[in-house]
Amino acid sequence: MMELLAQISEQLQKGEDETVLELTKKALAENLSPNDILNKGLIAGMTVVGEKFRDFEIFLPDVLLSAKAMTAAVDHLKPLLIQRDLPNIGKIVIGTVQGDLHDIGKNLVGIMLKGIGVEVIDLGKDVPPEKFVDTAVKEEAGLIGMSALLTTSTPMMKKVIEILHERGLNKSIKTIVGGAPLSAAYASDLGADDYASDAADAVERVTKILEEK
Ligand code: B1M
Repeated sequence: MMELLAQISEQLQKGEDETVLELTKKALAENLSPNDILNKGLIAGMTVVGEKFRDFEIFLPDVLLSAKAMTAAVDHLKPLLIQRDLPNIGKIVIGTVQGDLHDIGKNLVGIMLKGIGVEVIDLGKDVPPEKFVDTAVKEEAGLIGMSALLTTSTPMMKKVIEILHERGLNKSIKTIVGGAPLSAAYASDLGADDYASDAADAVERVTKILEEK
């Protein structure tokens, strides 16, 4: 069992999208849980990719191949991570902030939130600050979730929070942020209402915020 997860991680590191998808299907057929495949196979592999990229052992085209493999496998797991006929527990507008094209983590957060019955309005990546706010107002969503993977794009989160304050919306529309360069302390410096370290944490915190609304 563990060997299959290790193979998924290894093949993802090599950017072998078809093999990763095949192994994901095989793991499901062998009754491994979608969460284990995600965390111990795919995310574990992507973490190594990040380290190798940082250490100049691999380069951008390699990372792109791994990202492609990850996306294909996550797409396959998606229906299994989302239960049907759940009561709607509230609405969130999510997106990756302007200047940032990393969307794998944000997509996972979206899938997990849908999985517990949150209505997710996903604006995609490279989302201008005003768009977060305008959409939340239009859709009457009480929560904005922002993702950033680049240190240089995190100030865009602050921009969104500033717009909420300028328009007097910061009490009615809460914010939650996440992504590798963030921490609870940094999120608080940016003025965000909350921070989530991973998708499971996001599920817990978003549920709490929406329950309090
Ligand atoms: Co880029 N990249 N990348 N990259 N990339 C990182 C982020 C980097 C850390 C790699 C490194 O150097 N080690 C580095 C950033 C350094 C920094 O700023 N500190 C980096 C760089 C430098 C770049 C470029 C600038 C490279 C270049 O062009 N020279 C470039 C920037 C492009 C841009 O955005 N403008 C770039 C490009 C790319 C690709 C396009 C090739 C690809 C992205 C493909 C895609 O997303 N569709 C890519 C990838 C894949 C990565 C790494 C390797 C993996 C990211 C990932 O998908 N992780 C990444 C290294 C790393 O993070 N270890 C790296 C898996 C994912 C499940 O985790 O996204 O962290 P993550 O999401 C988690 C949590 O963070 C959290 O929950 C998720 C699930 O558990 N979370 C939230 C995320 N958002 C949340 C929101 C929430 C709550 C929780 O609430 C709303």
